[in-house]
Formats: sequence, C-alpha cells, structure tokens
Amino acid sequence: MQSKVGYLIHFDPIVDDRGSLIALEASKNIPFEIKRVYYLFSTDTTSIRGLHSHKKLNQVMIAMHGSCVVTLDDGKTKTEYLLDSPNQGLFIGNNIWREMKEFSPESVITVIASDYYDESDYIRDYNEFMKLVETHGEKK
Ligand code: T46
Repeated sequence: MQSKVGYLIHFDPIVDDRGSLIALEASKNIPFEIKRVYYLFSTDTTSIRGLHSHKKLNQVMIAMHGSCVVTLDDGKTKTEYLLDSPNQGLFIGNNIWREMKEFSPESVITVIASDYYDESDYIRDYNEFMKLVETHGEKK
C-alpha cells in the first residue's frame, strides 16, 4: 500500500523444492540506484534506533530474519510498520523521521541505500526536522 509516509514493497520469491530466492535489483524492485547496503544485527531487543531523518537519502529496509517495528513520521502523520518478512521492504524517503524498536532476538535488518554514508545528510534533532518539513510545506 502506498502512503506519504513510506510504503511497503512486495518482493516475489522464486520458490522451488530447495527453498526460496529473492533478487533485489537497482531501479527495478528497489526504486533507486543502489550505492550502499548495511545491516543491523546483534541488536539489544530493548533498544530504540534511528531517531533521525535524512536530507536526501532514500532507503529500503528489509527484515531478513526476525522482526522489528518502524515508525515513520513526515511531521504531520506517523505510520507504524511491522517488518517481519524477507518478502517485503519498507521504502523510506528523505525528510522522514524514523524510529526502530521491538527488535526480535537475533533479528537481521538489511538496509539498501541510495547513497554512501554521509553524516552531514542526517538530521538528528527532532525540532530541526520539524522546522525543515514545515518550511517545505509552506513552499507547496
Ligand atoms: C537509518 C537507519 C534505518 C557508518 O559509519 N556507516 C553507515 O553506513 C551507517 C549506516 C552508520 N555508520 C555509523 C554512524 C554511527 O556512528 O554507525 C554508527 C551507528 O549509526 P546510527 O546511529 O545512525 O544507526 P541507526 O541504526 O540509528 O540508523 C541507521 C542508519 O544510520 C540510518 O541511515 O536510516 O539505520
């Protein structure tokens, strides 16, 4: 389902009697050119990660194993997603505040990113994020 605050992408697995295979391809089932892949593992199940937005970065987050809950916030609407299947990815665009919590034990969360790591692309202060999205809203 597509919504303003991120959307889920379904990946069709290729299934045979050996198991399942999913291929992720830039500008096909991943809606951008892929520059970086990273993964979160050995996560403390009580921890909260994220708590930031990105100025330009687009990403797709996939629970390869286990699950986590992701809250996306565009400054007006908050949407909560349970990621619990390698068959789906959550698209998170720029200027979206994200929080990840309730990591299951031994979860492995892979993130496909549209650009290289750049700390200057992060907004880690919620008030600064709100000011930015409010300014964008006024320009529309
Ligand atoms: C995001 C969510 C979903 C690097 O050196 N290279 C990298 O590619 C990344 C992603 C992080 N780092 C460093 C920066 C910090 O010193 O690793 C440390 C932990 O990163 P951070 O606190 O940003 O981790 P999360 O889980 O809060 O956020 C990460 C991504 O950073 C972020 O882009 O959207 O996952």
